[in-house]
Order: sequence, then C-alpha cells, then structure tokens
Amino acid sequence: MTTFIDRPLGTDLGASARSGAETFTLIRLPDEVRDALGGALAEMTDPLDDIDHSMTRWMQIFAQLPTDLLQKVLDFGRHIDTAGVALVDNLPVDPHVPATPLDGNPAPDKATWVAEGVLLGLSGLLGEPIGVLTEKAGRVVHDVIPVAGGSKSQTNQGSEVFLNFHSDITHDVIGRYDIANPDFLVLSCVRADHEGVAGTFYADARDISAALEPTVLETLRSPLFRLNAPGSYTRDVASDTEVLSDPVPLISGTNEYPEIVIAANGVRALTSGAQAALDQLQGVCRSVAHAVYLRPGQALLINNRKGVHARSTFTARYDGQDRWLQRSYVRRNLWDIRYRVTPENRRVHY
Ligand SMILES: O=C(O)CCC(=O)C(=O)O
Ligand SMILES: [Fe+2]
Repeated sequence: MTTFIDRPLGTDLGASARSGAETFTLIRLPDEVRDALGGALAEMTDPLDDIDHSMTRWMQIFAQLPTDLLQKVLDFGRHIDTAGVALVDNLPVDPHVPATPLDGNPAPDKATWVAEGVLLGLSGLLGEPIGVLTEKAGRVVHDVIPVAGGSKSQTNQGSEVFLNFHSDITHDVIGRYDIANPDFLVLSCVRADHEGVAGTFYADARDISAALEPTVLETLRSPLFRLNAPGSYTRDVASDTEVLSDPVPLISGTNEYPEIVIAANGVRALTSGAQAALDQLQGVCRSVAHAVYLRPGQALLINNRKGVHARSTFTARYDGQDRWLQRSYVRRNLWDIRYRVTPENRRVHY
C-alpha cells in the first residue's frame, strides 16, 4: 500500500520553482532503530504525570537515533531555509491500540505510552510542547478524532468537509492570533481512516508566493485581513459568533523566507481587492501542496509559519475504528508567550 504521496495536488505551479531546495523531508528509521526506540518508550509508565521529567527522558532516548537522522529533525526545527514539512516514517507503535474514542477525548483504556512518547519525543527535538486552555482543555497531547457533532466544521473534529488550508492560530486579547500560536505542530498517526483516503496537505509560503500573480501577492502582503478565532474558541467562549483579530497581512516577512497565516474558521477581507486575492489563495495552495496519507508509525512535522496545512474529506463511522491522530503544539521559545501562562502549569497558556 502506498503510505504517502509526495507530489503536488493540482497543476504543478510552484513546487518546482525552488530549484535545488528540498521542499519535503522524508526521515525513515531503519527497522532495528524503530525496535530499539519502541522498547525504550514502552518502559515508561504514566509519562504525562511529570511532563518535564518525561521530556528529559524522551530527549535521552531520541538522542540515540542515528546521527544523520537526528540531525535531519534538528535542522528541520532550527533552520530558516529547510523544508516546512517532514514525514518521519517507520516509528514504533503501541502493542495494543484501544478503540478510537467517540467523543474526541483521550482514551481512558490506553495501557502503554509509545504513541505519546513518539509525539512528545519528536516535539522535544523541535522545541517545547505547550497546552492552550481553549484547545483540548489545555492538554499537551491532543487527540484529533472525527466527532459526529463537528463533522461539517472547519475544525479538527471534521470529516465530511475539506478542512481548508490554514494555520493553527490562537485567540489572544492583544488582537493578533499569529504571535502566541505554535511554531510547529506534530501530527502522529495512531489509526488511519477506514478507507485510507484522509490526506493531510502542506503548502509552503515560498511556493505559494512564487505561484501567485505579483499584484495578488502584494495585496496578500497588505494588512487587509481579519482572522476569525479558532472554532474551538468561538464555540466554547463566543456562542459561535465571530471574534476577529486586528487587520493583518496574510503573507509577511522577506520575499525569500515569507511567513503565512490563514484562519480555518474564516478570514474577513476588508476590500473587494483583498477578497479577490483571498479567493485565489486556496486554489494556489492546492496547486503547490504536498499530500500525505498518514499511517500508524508515521508522524508529520509541520512548520506552522513557513506554510499552511489542510485535510481532505473522509468517511467517519463512529465505530471505534475511526481515524485517530495525536497532535502537539510546539514553541521554540516559551519566554515570548509568558504573558499568557497560567499560574497552575508553566506549559499551559490562556
Ligand atoms: O487531520 C489532519 O490531518 C490535520 C488536522 C489539522 O489541521 C490539525 O489537527 O491541526
Ligand atoms: Fe490544523
């Protein structure tokens, strides 16, 4: 079975524009490395009880990876010019995977912690995993599972609608949702969808910029857009009404190394020209995107500033065997978001 397809989704506009640069990184562990990693991770019990101790232990375990593979992950996290998306393949899995929870919450009957170790061990090579109170109740391990009530929503509970190209953003009273949000996401696959067709897509702002008409790019680089807060926030805090950010550009920074932000839950354009540019953006993202069909034993490392991601539709059956990812939000630096930290937990933010 093809486990992933690394190719543009649509017409090949921008993915080849960056000649020489790697736009997608594949990191595959040899079988003996996978088995050694799995053995070490399986020895840890209840690692979420003392997360800083566990992060330290996972750091020791992941430091045993072959140097070239370890460096690929570290380079992905630390360098400006590396790819925005990396697939880590042939990772260890739990010996027994319980039923996929129907409510999208953590599985109470999960007996081992291999998946959590894979997720947070990789996260620790990129930065520090954090929790956000309005996202998965501040948990550091997010379960991404289709939930019947949210099947048509532009959130990670969805399945019946295409989850548009977006960044994971964070509602913030400062009016900017693209400052305290995660630098990286890790998506680790616990269980694939029934048909194996759920695709995760990544479009790099470098490729998007190259594929856009210059005047449209200039408009997207102007502060003519207001982002709606994440669906989890508007659902829980604002009775599903819009909570808009200050006006921001969607693409910013240098031409060579642009940053992009798009809200999944809606972007309000302030002019008709901005609306026209916004209307083009999703199609261009599609045309340059890499597609990955995640399988157990695979984790996707996503740079949340260099590019935007999306998810295809798939069929959820709500039978305990649905698609199940674990996700982390990673910051390289906790200091810059200290104004949001909760007094109870130094990894959890408002
Ligand atoms: O389900 C996926 O593949 C990605 C969902 C997503 O956008 C997320 O969890 O942030
Ligand atoms: Fe997302």
